[in-house]
Amino acid sequence: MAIWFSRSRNIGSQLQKCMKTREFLGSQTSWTSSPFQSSSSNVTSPALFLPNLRFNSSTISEKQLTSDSDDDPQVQSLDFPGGRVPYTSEMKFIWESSQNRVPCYRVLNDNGELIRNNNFQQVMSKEIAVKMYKDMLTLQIMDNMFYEAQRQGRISFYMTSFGEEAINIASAAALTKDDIILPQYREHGVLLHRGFTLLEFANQCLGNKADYGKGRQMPIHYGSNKHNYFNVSSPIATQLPQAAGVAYSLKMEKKDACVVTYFGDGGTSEGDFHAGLNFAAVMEAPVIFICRNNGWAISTNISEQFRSDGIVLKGQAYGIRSIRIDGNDALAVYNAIHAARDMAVREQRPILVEAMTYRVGHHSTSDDSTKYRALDEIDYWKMSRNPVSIFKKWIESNGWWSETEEAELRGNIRKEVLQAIQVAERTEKPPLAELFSDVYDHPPRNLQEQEKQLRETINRNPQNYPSDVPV
Ligand SMILES: Cc1ncc(C[n+]2csc(CCOP(=O)(O)OP(=O)(O)O)c2C)c(N)n1
Ligand SMILES: [Mg+2]
Repeated sequence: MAIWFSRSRNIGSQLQKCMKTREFLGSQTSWTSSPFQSSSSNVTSPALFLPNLRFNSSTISEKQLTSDSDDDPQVQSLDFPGGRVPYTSEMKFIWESSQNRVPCYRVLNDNGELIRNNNFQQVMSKEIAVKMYKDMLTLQIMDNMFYEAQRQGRISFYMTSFGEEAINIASAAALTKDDIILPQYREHGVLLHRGFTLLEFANQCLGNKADYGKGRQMPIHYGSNKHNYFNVSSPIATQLPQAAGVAYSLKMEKKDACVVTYFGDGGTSEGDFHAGLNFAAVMEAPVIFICRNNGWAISTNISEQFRSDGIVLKGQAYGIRSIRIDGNDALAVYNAIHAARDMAVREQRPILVEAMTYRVGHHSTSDDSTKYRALDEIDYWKMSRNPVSIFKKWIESNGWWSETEEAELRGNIRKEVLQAIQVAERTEKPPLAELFSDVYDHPPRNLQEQEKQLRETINRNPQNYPSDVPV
């Protein structure tokens, strides 16, 4: 008991420190306007469980002055570190799922028309909408041509964003360029929208000397300091706790920006997903977690990935405001990310967005998805739920786009992609010495020996090594 009290005092003083830090940071978090306050039926008030309202509970001496009656609200709740918890005499387990699934926010139907009874307010200008459409189309064509280039043996590996163009481009359009991106690997559309050129993409995929990674990484591992886009890294979900940390640094520096991190449904099975969300929630870090729930993690269907109603519910478990959206409706993605960014930056808090979509392409060029999923399923998403076609219909109905512009744009993009691949192919590879540079100021002896051995081996067996790498 004594240990319990002394621990609870320690936690109390930690919380007090936390309160002071919040004041110091000028957090504008306001629970009076919380959307959860009135909707939650099991919980009387956030004050009962939120650490930042911990000190609304009574002191022990105050309690002694009040009646001991069972009707007394003070007695009906447990004064616990972190806030009061209501008592109940009803033994009731929280059900593993609710009867109704969390609804999915959308604005456009599959014909690109505004859905009836929606309270959509047009925030998107013609200029933004047309740029978004052009970028979605560029992403689709670029993916097609790079994929083909891999099939021809010109690139060693590739991953497409087919079916996820709206999440990529519409989320990017709703952010500012100061917002920092920590991607998984299927979000190169965000980089494209920020101005990374087709030649820069091709240089990375070809691993030539113009590649910022100096050819050391697999294709599609893009990164750009200029565009505030962290490098893709292969191990799934490592970007999530990092995103919480980067966001916390923005908070410390009082920057008018947030972090946006992307991940797949498969990524949520990693411990890093849970660590990242919890860290961000506790530290009140301005980060938007965007989950692209595309139904599959390579050949693992979501039914084998989790038993919850998707990912959106997990946000509330960590104390994070969350929304589920139609990831194939570019307008819905844009609106939701726009609002999420505003809350993340203004209220200094994390937000979780679950975007429902579908990976129309194979996982990568090393995969054949027809081996584990039905062709009908792929076709349905490719044809009826195609995010590029849905958005195109909407901009056409506004009079912002025509078939003539479409034909001209398609022709131009194809030419530009082809040219980018050809120029990148002709560009020299980085010299062999670059394989050993940039980690140490002075390479240690073992690295020097490895470089020497590699050079000797190449000299002995030149036929086994690429002739276009300067030795
Ligand atoms: C830690 C880790 N485990 C396994 C892998 C192998 N792997 C690469 S992609 C992938 C599936 C990820 O699926 P998801 O997060 O849903 O993204 P999607 O490919 O659907 O966009 C797996 C298991 C990895 N790269 N890192
Ligand atoms: Mg997936």
